[in-house]
Amino acid sequence: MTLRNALRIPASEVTDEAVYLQRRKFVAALAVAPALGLPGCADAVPPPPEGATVTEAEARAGFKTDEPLTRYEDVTSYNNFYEFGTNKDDPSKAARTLRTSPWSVAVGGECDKPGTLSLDDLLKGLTPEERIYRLRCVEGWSMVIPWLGVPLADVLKRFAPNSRARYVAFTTLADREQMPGLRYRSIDWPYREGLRIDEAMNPLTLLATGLYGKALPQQNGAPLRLVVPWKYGFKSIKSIVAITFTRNPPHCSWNQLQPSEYGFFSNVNPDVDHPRWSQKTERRIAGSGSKLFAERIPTRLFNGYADQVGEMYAGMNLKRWF
Ligand SMILES: Nc1nc2c(c(=O)[nH]1)N[C@H]1C(S)=C(S)[C@@H](COP(=O)(O)O)O[C@H]1N2
Ligand SMILES: [Mo]
Repeated sequence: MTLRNALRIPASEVTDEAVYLQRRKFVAALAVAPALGLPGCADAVPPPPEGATVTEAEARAGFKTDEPLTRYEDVTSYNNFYEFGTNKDDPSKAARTLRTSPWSVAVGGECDKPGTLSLDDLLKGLTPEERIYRLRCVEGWSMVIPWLGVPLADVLKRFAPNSRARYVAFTTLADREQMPGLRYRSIDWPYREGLRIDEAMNPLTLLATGLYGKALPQQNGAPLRLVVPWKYGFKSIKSIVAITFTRNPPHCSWNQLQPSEYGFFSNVNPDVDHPRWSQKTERRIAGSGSKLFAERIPTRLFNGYADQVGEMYAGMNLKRWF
């Protein structure tokens, strides 16, 4: 039995992104005008306010939560990883073909020390820490996951970003031989995401290498994935092969597909509904047995991380810049 069946929720509630992709085939024929210039489009993103800081104590308070964890089996069998299919149980089956070693990451763009490094060299001298974060998918479900990883900032600093580096772009592997989902042109492969550089440098932003004290399973984005806990899950890009410092807002796969539904920031916000559903509440996949998905809980601004990240958006209209 799939988790979805176990949870007794209809496919329509948990595959909204997939449903969107199907619907898009029809809409694409009508959409002759490019989306450039629409509100939420990434070509004019507000810069960070000056002097925004998060104290060490504030940051630390966000590193752990004592909410019930999502079970390992659920974290690793209820996944979104479209390179391996759009059903929640596709990645756990199909991603076994993903070869995660050897693995290298190309880091470049606006920095003084670009380079292509093996995973070991990229992470050399950094000790993975445990971070227990909430993960809120834009589809309306959430999990609590104990990640292992290193602060993204510690890795980025090694490449000496220059003063023109205002954003950081991330790219997932796109290999048709290993990734059956690439046959479908749902996304303009490779999957890409991006952050403003202050967001990338925030102490909460993690480059994850594991979960539950073990190496990251392929379906969760092995061997290296981003975790940005105050943003909708699709910003947390998996199986990263390139990191690029840019002057301009980078290409973000979901924003590019439909800018009116998926903003560049995509900060979790209960007061900004998705055009096709409310974001006020979420179904928490945590606990055990029949309690799974039982309760809807209120969604919190910045997924409950306002103390850690709120200052980065001071003065910004969160309804316009969703
Ligand atoms: N490359 C890539 N990264 C991705 C996705 C994807 O389809 N491809 N899905 C995103 C979405 S929508 C979510 S909710 C999270 C899910 O992460 P998890 O499966 O580890 O819970 O991964 C994100 N990262
Ligand atoms: Mo998601």
